[in-house]
Amino acid sequence: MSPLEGTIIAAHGRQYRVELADGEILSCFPRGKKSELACGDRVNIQRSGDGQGVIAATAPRHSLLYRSNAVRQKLIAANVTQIILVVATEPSFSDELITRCLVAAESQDMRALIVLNKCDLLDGVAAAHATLAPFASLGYPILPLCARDNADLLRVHLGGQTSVLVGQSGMGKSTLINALIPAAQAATREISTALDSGKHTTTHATLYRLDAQSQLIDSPGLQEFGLHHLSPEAIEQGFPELRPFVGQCRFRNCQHDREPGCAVHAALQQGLIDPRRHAVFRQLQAEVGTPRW
Ligand SMILES: Nc1nc2c(ncn2[C@@H]2O[C@H](COP(=O)(O)OP(=O)(O)OP(=O)(O)O)[C@@H](O)[C@H]2O)c(=O)[nH]1
Ligand SMILES: [Mg+2]
Ligand SMILES: [Zn+2]
Repeated sequence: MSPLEGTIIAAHGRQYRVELADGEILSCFPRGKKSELACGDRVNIQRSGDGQGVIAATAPRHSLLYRSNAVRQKLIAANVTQIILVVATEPSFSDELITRCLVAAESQDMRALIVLNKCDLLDGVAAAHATLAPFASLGYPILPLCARDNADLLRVHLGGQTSVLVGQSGMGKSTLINALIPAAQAATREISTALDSGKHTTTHATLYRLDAQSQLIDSPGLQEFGLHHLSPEAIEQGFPELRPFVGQCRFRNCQHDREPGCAVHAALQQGLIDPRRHAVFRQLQAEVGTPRW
């Protein structure tokens, strides 16, 4: 029997929901012990029972979005073409997390878009835009909206893309999904304002189809985005504003901290590089090392 081709549309632990070309959905387990599969992966399935299958093979990926610390890695989504970072006027959000997600996106040549959600909560709008200003001046598009009222503003950015919504808990990722795809019925939950932090409502990634060419993936809220798997070169390349300077330093093995003749440091002093972005760059260097020449 020839294997069936499908796409992983939900990943919970070792169990995967796989959608076949005709729309049938099977509940599948991977054949081996290791399950290194993600939502968005294209797989070959062999039926193993009613509504069930075994994942026999995975097609090569165009991209893989994942995070890692020193000991573990966590796959987020595969074959994604666009990462949509969702932040909101409340609860407060981390600009460091945005930078880290953007470095991950740059390393996979993904498009990146920042959505500023909950713009109906007017009190937080100005502060949120101020936090986002360094990203705007780097050319990352920023789309202010309100998932409850005008989520449609996002639709024009989704055509022909496989997009993943990424961000901290409580920012409104699943609310956006439901607004764009009412049939999705993704769970959403009131944020805990006492803690000024969201509870984790979405527990695993799920892929939803917008039309024949466009998919949207919801993912669980995250607090941190480790990039231990990236090379020092990829970290450098992940900061577009550093690219004009990194080759210009006096020392070839410059760490771009305070060495004499460091072009990056000079640019920082002249206000050409955002100090908070530079600090994250230095922190990532501390995590993965500096390029070896
Ligand atoms: N005022 C306002 N509230 C919103 C808006 N969008 C979402 N919310 C609320 O924000 C809360 C969190 O929304 P969710 O969609 O569950 O957030 P999430 O990002 O999916 O959270 P996790 O699944 O935990 O990562 C819910 O109470 C939503 O109703 C908005 O545009 N305006
Ligand atoms: Mg959610
Ligand atoms: Zn330097």
